[in-house]
Amino acid sequence: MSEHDTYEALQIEIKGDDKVRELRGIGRQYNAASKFVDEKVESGLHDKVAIYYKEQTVTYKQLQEKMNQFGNALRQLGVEMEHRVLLVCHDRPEFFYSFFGAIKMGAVPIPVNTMMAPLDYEYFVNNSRARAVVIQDEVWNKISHLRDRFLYLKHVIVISESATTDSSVYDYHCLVSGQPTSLEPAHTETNDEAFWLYSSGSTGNPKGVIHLQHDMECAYNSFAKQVLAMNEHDVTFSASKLYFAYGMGNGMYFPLGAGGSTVLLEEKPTPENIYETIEKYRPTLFFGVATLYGALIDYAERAERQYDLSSLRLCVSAGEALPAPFIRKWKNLYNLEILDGIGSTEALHIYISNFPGDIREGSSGKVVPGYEAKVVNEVGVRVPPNEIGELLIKGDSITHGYWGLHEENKRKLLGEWLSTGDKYLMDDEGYFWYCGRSDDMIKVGGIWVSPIELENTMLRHEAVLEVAVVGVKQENDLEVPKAYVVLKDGYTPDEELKSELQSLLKQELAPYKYPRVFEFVKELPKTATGKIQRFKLRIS
Ligand code: 3UK
Repeated sequence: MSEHDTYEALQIEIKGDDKVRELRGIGRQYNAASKFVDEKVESGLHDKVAIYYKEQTVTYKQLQEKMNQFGNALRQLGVEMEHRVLLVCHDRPEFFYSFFGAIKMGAVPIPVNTMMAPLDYEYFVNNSRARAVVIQDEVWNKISHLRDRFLYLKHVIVISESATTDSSVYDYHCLVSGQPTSLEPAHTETNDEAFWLYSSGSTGNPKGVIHLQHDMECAYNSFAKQVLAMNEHDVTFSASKLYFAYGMGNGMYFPLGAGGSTVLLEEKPTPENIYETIEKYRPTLFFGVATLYGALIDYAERAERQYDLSSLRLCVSAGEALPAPFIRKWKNLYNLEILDGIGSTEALHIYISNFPGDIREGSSGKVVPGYEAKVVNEVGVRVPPNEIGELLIKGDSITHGYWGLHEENKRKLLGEWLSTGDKYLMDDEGYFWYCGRSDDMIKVGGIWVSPIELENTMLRHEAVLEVAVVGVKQENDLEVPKAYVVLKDGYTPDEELKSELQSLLKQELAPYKYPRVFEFVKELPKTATGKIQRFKLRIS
């Protein structure tokens, strides 16, 4: 450990001249890992279970020790304050250890989706200039051939069930097992970078969204405390994964902030394993995306028995608009409320939400305490109630900015306000109603899909002349991507060609992105200048 990493070390150094004075440029220490883990242990939560994972439990004390061991391992490897560490980890305890372990020693963890295509990881590693990556073995096996292309990456730490035999990488468990279980937190301050998350853009590459040390505490104090009224008896279960901003709050820093517990499901969520997990671990709060509630309702309506959700006191939906009928059906099935709320990676968590006992079906609800929201016209002036405009928000958990995207930062961060890219109207009573995106992005099951990325991939097929992808609403009001394809002369629009296109997409892109609906058309609607008129396709 470097002697300059702690405030104490710095103080000792200047004691030589007798007077101990504050060092200039060194402010009050604030470390998010100490806030969410160390302070909980000190407050007496020692033996309380923090994490339920398969048949294991992890207590707060064990979490602290494992976090410290990971932080020490990074230091031993030469990782320093402000170095980035990419985290490609499923929902399992190692996510907590490496995320908070990195933050505690001053490094900046960047959790990313574990389902991406190899070239997406090349982008994440190089764009973030990560020094180290912590990665699930099956993902590493898919990208290890790209290692020479990872310009700044020094260390690969692989999480696997059996110790890896590859000497060019570290085995996570071997690396941490001998490390000391105590660790002095780095002297970070509230406005230091704590972690990043990547968010997809409509045209270009994913954007690194920078979050500061105090952002998690802000989001906790606003949504978790004042909307959900979380307390130490709460046990959360999030179907949305920890590497999404939504899941990270739900399943990690909310329960820790409350001194409660979390249930982790490592596998891809399905109605079957969701119901099974709820019945087995009896959580009090459940978090999902609208698409999943739809699937859970369908599944329950066809099931031979009733599921026991009596442990739950509240359910939350975010990521995409929640159709009103889902709220009623869920209430009929389980006598439970679903709170729809809108959040974003940039805001870190939910800033407008329905409240327990105060639900407006089909609306996103009211502003969450700690945030402000306004609906404005093209020149940034607030519009009267019931008029549609662009939603701007303000609050302390909002991102410090996008990594390296100077122009984007100027467009999105308007003084204290963040432009969300969403169209909204606020009614007379202060409820906000979602009216669509201002860009072409599509949300599928709460996850971004860029139409441009799908179009560019399909254009590589020899039969494709033109293609446009748009989000279309299904009968249940949820959006899915639909591809309108114009073929070159001499090609026949048949099932075979359709499945060829689908397999090209599945091969090249993360599997969740492929268009659910295809339509072969003779031509696409265009403006006089030749620009595709997507809005016409959305309504056809
Ligand atoms: C859309 C919604 C209608 C909207 C997120 C909760 O979804 C989250 O973050 P992302 O960065 O996407 C943000 C965008 O998704 N959206 C989210 N929730 C709703 N649209 N109704 C909703 N309830 O376009 C928003 O700008 O992936 C959600 C907490 C943290 C999050 N990051």
